[in-house]
Amino acid sequence: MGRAIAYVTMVGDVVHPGNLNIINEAAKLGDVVVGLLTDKAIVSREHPPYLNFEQRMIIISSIKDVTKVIPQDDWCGEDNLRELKPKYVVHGDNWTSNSLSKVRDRTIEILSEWGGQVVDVPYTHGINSSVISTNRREFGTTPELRLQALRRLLAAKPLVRIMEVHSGISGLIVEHTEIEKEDGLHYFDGMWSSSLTDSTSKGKPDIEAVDLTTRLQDLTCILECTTKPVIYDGDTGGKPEHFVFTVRTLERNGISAVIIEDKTGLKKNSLFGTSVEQTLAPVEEFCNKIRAGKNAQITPHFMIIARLESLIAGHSVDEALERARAYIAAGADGIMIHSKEKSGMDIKEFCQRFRKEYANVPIVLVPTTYNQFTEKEFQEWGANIIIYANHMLRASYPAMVKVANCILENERSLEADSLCMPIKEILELIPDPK
Ligand code: SPV
Ligand code: MG
Repeated sequence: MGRAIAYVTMVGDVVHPGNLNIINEAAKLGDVVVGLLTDKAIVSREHPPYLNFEQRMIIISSIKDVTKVIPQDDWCGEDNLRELKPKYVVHGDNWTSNSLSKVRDRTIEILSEWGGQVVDVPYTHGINSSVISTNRREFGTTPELRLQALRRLLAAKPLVRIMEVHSGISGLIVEHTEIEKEDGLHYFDGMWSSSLTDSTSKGKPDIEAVDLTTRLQDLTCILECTTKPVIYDGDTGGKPEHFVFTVRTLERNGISAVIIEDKTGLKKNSLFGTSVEQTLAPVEEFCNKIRAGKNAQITPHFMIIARLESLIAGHSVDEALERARAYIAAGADGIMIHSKEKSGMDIKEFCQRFRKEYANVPIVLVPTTYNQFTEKEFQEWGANIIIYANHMLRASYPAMVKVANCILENERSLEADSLCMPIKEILELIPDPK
């Protein structure tokens, strides 16, 4: 009989002495098999890893005492455990008390089927992967890494959660806001550079009056203080001859995707619906723009997503589907379907019918008006990306108006203090570089 198997689950993105200690302890008990968490498994509870699976595999396989490394698709590794029937599962003892305790309980339950046992190795204090991972985000990113991040997320996550940004400070909020829930960390996966909020924050209407160069100035501030991927609202994309430059510029700056909408003439914000003139572009004309953009991009990573305005302009789901087919044939990497209909039923019908025809083409939704549905419900409809398209700016405006009124009312700012962040907090919000 061979040696017992000692099974260890690892992320493998940051390897520190605490991880090596667990492997050393496991090696005393048997042959160490590492279940290396896939990107999909990691993002179900934590931030995405910096290194991809293959890179992490190379690192972990090189560790002395590791006999074998196999992919692990969920946090418990149930399939691997049942197949290998290890005698031991070795883990840092922090999982007895942190959010992984349910995973530990489940592991014990599975191991009991063949008399295996969990071994909790005393936690190495003062070093911890999530702290290292948070610090690592402070190092920043590169345009190339950021550009690829959206496709990586789409491959790993059933639903990608995107939040609007219009300034460095809103970018910082989207970068850092996270909450711990029972099923792990919840955070925004990336950012939406919105034409509505970019225009509004500059005191302009959302009619393509703010040009790319101007929008890029604010976007550059956002890129400087964040690491997450960006989806750029490209409005109509302009003339195809101009769109090719937009694509190149965005790609060069590390933007992951542009969404262009199939409207023509003076563009008005979609949420006006048919209360203003909304003219759809001829299908072939829009397809030519998609083709021109796809030919212009340099890397295979950049995405051009076609936004269907059929429902906004009062047309049918059938019409939207017809256009979707043409845009995909022209090379679109994804489809955004938009509507201002409150019931959401038009969007649901589109998603379900589209999914039957295209199993893998990403669907993007912007549920501003039909926001009674949860992310989970949108996921069940077949959506892949949810964009909260204007909430950072809409949240800040009433807060600012309230303070302005309060100061006028009281002829001093004392009463407004409680409506504002403390001075100490704003001074410490953005620390000096180390
Ligand atoms: C934007 O955020 O600018 C959009 C989405 O295009 S919407 O305002 O809903 O049209
Ligand atoms: Mg817009």
